[in-house]
Amino acid sequence: MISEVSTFKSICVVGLGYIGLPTAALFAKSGIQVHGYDINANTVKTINEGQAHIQEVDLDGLIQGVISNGLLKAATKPVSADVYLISVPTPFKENHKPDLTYIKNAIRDIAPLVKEGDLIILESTIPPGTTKEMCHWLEEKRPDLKKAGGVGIAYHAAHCPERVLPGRILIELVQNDRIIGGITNQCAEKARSLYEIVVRGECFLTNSQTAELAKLSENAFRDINIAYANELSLIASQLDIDVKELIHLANKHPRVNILNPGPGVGGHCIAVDPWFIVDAAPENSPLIQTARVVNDGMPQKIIQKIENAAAKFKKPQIACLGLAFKADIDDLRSSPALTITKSLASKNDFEILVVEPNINELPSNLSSIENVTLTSLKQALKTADVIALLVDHTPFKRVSKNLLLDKIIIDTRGIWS
Ligand code: SAJ
Repeated sequence: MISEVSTFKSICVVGLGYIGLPTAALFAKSGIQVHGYDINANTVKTINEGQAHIQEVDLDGLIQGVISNGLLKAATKPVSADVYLISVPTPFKENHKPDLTYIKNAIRDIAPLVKEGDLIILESTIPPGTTKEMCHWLEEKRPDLKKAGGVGIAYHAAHCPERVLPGRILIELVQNDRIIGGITNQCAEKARSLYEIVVRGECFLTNSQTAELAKLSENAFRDINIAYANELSLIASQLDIDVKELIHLANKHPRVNILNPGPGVGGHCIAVDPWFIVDAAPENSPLIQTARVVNDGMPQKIIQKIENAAAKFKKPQIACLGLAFKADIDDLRSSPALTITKSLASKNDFEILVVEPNINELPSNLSSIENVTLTSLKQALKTADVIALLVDHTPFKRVSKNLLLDKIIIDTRGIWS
């Protein structure tokens, strides 16, 4: 049996994306030798040049520091380490079925390197049961680990879900409480001794299944609450009531806190994770499923509203303000604003002026469409007939009301009401 708490001299972080890279950099800053492994050669090159390949507050300076002092090194191959921290994407496939290919590949890649006593941590968001399954995949490739006692004896494994918000990742990685779900108690204790090196929040220990479902429950909770706000916005619109005022007043109740309606839920977490619960318990998750349907239906409702508004012009110019999936970030993944803009552009009846202060060029699926131009906020406000506010970026919030007087406004975020 290996000792309960050991010192960690090295960590191999598998997957250097929005979570893996900041996590790798924080552990490196604490003095541990960190090896980052990513399959994308460009990502690895950028990091080794001392830069972050993603936009995140304060990340560039941190990466520059830990690359220049040699505590973080990136490569397109994993290396042997005391800890393997897996932080790879878990998207869904057809029919919203979880796609665990990246985790399987990560295990395939580290399997030859795992030594007795090592700790394997899954940070990726996963369906219930995946951490245990991961151990089976590893032991299939390494029967010697199984013979030596398997998980909890020969090696340790835990699920420690990330919970950080883009734009605040470096702060929240340190300050948020963590859930640590071990395959055994000893696995959880060992993972805790790792996180305590950098985390200032509290670490709560549990089993891996509970940790897996807890993470999914957090994001499903938010999805359901956003769906409620979105549904209210449709009801209010039908009844000619200002939804922003409605929510403001309802929230004066001491136990009510309705979220903000919008054009739908984007990103790679809240729009995906609830489906993992649905997949695990389809009969018992009607509320979670309905919330997904409500939120996924929002872009179409907004498209309809914009088209109705544009119908009174011959060849209307429509300004689409914002493409990102939420405010003040450059991330366009699964963005409802992008879906809406693409749909309007494809109709050819409109001239689309896109304003997105966080990007320098249009994504290829928009730049290939002739009637779409990336333009300045000033220009769009000057010439557009219809202004569709799709993302509540800070520069949009600062627009003077005078510039909007003779325009038709579809404000999906309620920032100008
Ligand atoms: N949104 C609304 N109305 C709101 C709040 C959000 O329409 O009142 C929309 C946003 O515009 C965006 C989407 O929802 O399109 C998701 O944005 P978000 O800020 O709610 O969440 P994410 O996806 O950036 O991060 C979430 C967080 N989870 C929770 O707040 C429960 C974060 O803590 C997780 O770490 C992250 O998912 C993740 O990686 O799982």
